[in-house]
Amino acid sequence: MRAMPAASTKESKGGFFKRLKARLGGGRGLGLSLGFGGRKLDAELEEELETQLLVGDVGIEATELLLKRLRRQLGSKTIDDDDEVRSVLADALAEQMASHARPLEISDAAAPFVVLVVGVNGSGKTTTIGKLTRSLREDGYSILLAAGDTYRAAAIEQLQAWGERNDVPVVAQQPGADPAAVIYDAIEAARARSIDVVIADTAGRLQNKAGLMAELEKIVRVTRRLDAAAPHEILLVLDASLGQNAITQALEFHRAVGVTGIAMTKLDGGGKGGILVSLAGQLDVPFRFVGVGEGIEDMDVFRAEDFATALVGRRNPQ
Ligand SMILES: Nc1nc2c(ncn2[C@@H]2O[C@H](COP(=O)(O)OP(=O)(O)OP(=O)(O)O)[C@@H](O)[C@H]2O)c(=O)[nH]1
Ligand SMILES: [Mg+2]
Repeated sequence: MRAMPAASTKESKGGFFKRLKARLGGGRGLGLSLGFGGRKLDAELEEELETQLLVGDVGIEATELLLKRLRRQLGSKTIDDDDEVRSVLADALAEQMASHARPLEISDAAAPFVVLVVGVNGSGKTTTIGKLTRSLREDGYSILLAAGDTYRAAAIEQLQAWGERNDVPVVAQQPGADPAAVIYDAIEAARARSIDVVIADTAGRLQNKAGLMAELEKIVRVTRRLDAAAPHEILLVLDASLGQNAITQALEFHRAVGVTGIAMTKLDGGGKGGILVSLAGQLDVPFRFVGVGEGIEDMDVFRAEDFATALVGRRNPQ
C-alpha cells in the first residue's frame, strides 16, 4: 500500500496553500470581520460571531462547539486583538476536521485499483478526474479512464480531452450505452494491460432520483463481479457553493452506495469553506481533495490545519 502523496509533498505548503488562502470563499475565507480587540466575549459578541460562522456555512452544531471552545479559552478576559480569536478558532476548526484528513491510498494489491466518481450534475466530477489523473501520473501510476457518463456525447468527449491532456487511455462506448458495461469493460482492459488505476466517470444525478441512484448501485454491483473489493474508492464530488445542500447530497449518496471519500470543489468564488466543518460533524467519510479552480493544478489533498488557517484568514498580519 502506497499512501498517495498526490501533491501532498509536491507543492502543497507553498503554491497550493497560497492559492487556497487567496481564493477560499472568493478570498475572504469565512469572511470573519472581527474588530474584537479590547472587547470581551459577551452575549453580544457571541451573537456576532455566531452569525458570521453560520453565514460561512459552518452549520449550527459546529458553530455551537466553536463558541463553547472560545468561551472556555477566552473566559471573561479582555481580548487583545483579532489574532487571539483567530488563533483559538483556527485550532478548534482544525481539531474538528482533523480525523477527516485521510488521503486516498492506492493499494498495490488491487489490480486495477478502481475509483468510481459520483455526484450531482455539474459538481465537478469530470474536472476532478482530470486533476486526479495528473496527480496520480506524477506519482508514477498508470491510469485508464472509463467514460461512464454515457448520457451525453459531450460528456464522453470531455473525458477524452482530459485523457489526451494527461496522455492516458480512455475506454468509451457510444452515448446511451449502459454505464455499468462501459466500466466493466474498462476494468477488464486495464487488467489485460496491467494498468494500476481505473478512474470511472459517471453521469451527474440528483440524490433524490431513485432510478438514477439505482443505476449507481448497479454499477457498483457489476464492478464487484470482477473484483469483490471494487470499487476501492467511491469518490463523491461536492460543489461547496451549494452550501448546506451539499450536506444533504453527501448523506443521500452515502446511504445509497457507501461513499469512501469526498472531493470538495469550487471553494474559490461561491464556496465558503465552512461547509467542510459542518460536514465533518455529520459524516464519517474522509475528505480527500479540495478544489479551488478549473485548472489542472487547482486541487490538492485536504489538510485540516492549512484549511482551518485559510478559513480564519491571516493569523499574524504585519
Ligand atoms: N471555480 C471552479 N470551477 C470548477 C471547479 N471544479 C470544476 N469546476 C467547473 O465546474 C463546471 C462543471 O465541471 P464538470 O467537471 O464538467 O462537472 P461534472 O460533475 O462532471 O458535470 P456533469 O458531467 O454535467 O454532471 C466546469 O465549468 C468546471 O470547469 C473548481 O474547483 N472551481
Ligand atoms: Mg461530467
